[in-house]
Amino acid sequence: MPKRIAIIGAGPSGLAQLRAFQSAKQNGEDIPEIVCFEKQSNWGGLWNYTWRTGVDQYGEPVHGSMYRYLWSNGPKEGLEFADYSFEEHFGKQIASYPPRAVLFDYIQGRVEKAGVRDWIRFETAVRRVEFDNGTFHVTVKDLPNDREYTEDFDHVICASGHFSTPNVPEFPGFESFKGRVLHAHDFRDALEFKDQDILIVGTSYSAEDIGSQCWKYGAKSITVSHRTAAMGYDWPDNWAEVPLLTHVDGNTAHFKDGTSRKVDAIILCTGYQHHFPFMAEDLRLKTANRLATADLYKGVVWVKNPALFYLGMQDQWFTFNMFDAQAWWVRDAILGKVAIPSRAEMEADVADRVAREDAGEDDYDAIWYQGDYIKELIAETDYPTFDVEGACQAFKQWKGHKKAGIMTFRDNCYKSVMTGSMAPIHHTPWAEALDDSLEVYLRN
Ligand code: FAD
Ligand code: NA7
Repeated sequence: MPKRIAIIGAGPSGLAQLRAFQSAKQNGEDIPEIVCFEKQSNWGGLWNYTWRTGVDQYGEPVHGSMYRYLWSNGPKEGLEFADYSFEEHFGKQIASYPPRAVLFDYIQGRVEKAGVRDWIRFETAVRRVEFDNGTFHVTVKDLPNDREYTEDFDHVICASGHFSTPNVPEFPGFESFKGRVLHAHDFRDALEFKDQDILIVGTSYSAEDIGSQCWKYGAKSITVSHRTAAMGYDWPDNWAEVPLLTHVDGNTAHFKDGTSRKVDAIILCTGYQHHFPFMAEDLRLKTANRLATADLYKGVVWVKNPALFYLGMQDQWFTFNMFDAQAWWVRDAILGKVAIPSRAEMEADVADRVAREDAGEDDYDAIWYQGDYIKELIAETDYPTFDVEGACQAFKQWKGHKKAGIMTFRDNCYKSVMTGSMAPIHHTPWAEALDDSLEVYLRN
């Protein structure tokens, strides 16, 4: 009997896993039977935009956290697939910060070419994963047919993402606030906040990007409240950074330094939880959002049961090509081409990764740390090797461009580390480009 492998999720990580197995098959290798369960009706994970918030048509929590007008927050040169370049997909080099629809098209292009759609059971939500006697019992719900069933697998690869279940703190006075309070997960369209004074809590990517979107689409003012430190960019005049929110009173938000201001809406950009309600307790990953995740050997093998793998669970500088590096490695672990050591050795590996991450001093150390991790994994498989150092350098330039102009950094371009060609400068500066459609973006 061939092995059976369950993959949970058909976002960029799950799709990387499908492509990894398909590439082995294409090279004449025997591969296991693969079943990928995806609760949405299409692939692409977060990149598959939905207007829905709250629950979907089946009462399932909506996975999507992306919003209209989202453009890549880092240069595409840092995430390009080593086996499928932007030039191969679009037939030309494109500018460096593609909008969501363009990146969705690119992600989709590779898996359409690989022909793996039949391996995915769409609109099928994983409800429960349990393990006994060397076998995983995976219970899923076929959502359209309202039917639950259980199948057995030799391995489970969890690629369900970790930027979907919001972390939602409460501040005193929220219950009587006169405007809207929402989490970034439920933000869909900056035009909703046109002409409004908005308060954002949080200082990471969501805060920066949702605030920038609201500015671009006409918010009256943006106030960003920080718990640890201000972002410190050279913001536009109608943008202020303030200490942590203490409470709201009517429409007035009060901050730790005693200042206050009237706001119309509050957007909590306070991050996400690693949330795996379907995993049995002994299989469930519990980790902070960091580069060295808890309990994952090589960042992917569940140390307490090495038949179980998690993909893409790290905090992310690198994304798509890191998921690829992980997926190729997991494939080869399952095919017996790379060895998984004893539990003690795996735990020592995790401790070493944590210590090395903790020793880093700044974002640059973090970027190179994750770059080294990718190099380590791809050295052990046949994933096409690429200039990871060049990608780290693109991230370094990107950070410099953000410091130089937070509303203009997306107007820069970088060199592909896969093909060596330079991206063109986009035809319209980001701040003036209100139409983010694929057709308009590609009109270079
Ligand atoms: P996801 O994309 O989250 O996909 C997980 C999949 O698993 C989903 O399709 C989901 O439906 C499915 N799933 C979940 N639970 C179940 C279940 N129980 N049963 C069946 N299926 C399930 N990265 C970048 O590189 N550039 C960016 O500009 C960028 N912008 C971002 C903006 C936002 C707002 C967010 C939230 C993230 C952004 N990211 C960005 C990071 C993003 O995490 C990755 O790009 C990528 O989507 C992660 O892929 P994934 O497959 O690991 O997870
Ligand atoms: P992140 O990167 O996890 O950041 C979460 C932010 O929320 C961070 O600034 C935290 O502040 C802040 N936070 C968390 N809890 C609180 C409370 N209770 N009070 C105040 N502030 C809080 O999440 P993002 O959504 O920005 O980014 C996730 C992904 O989405 C990312 O990969 C992007 O590509 C898009 P801290 O600094 O810890 O004080």
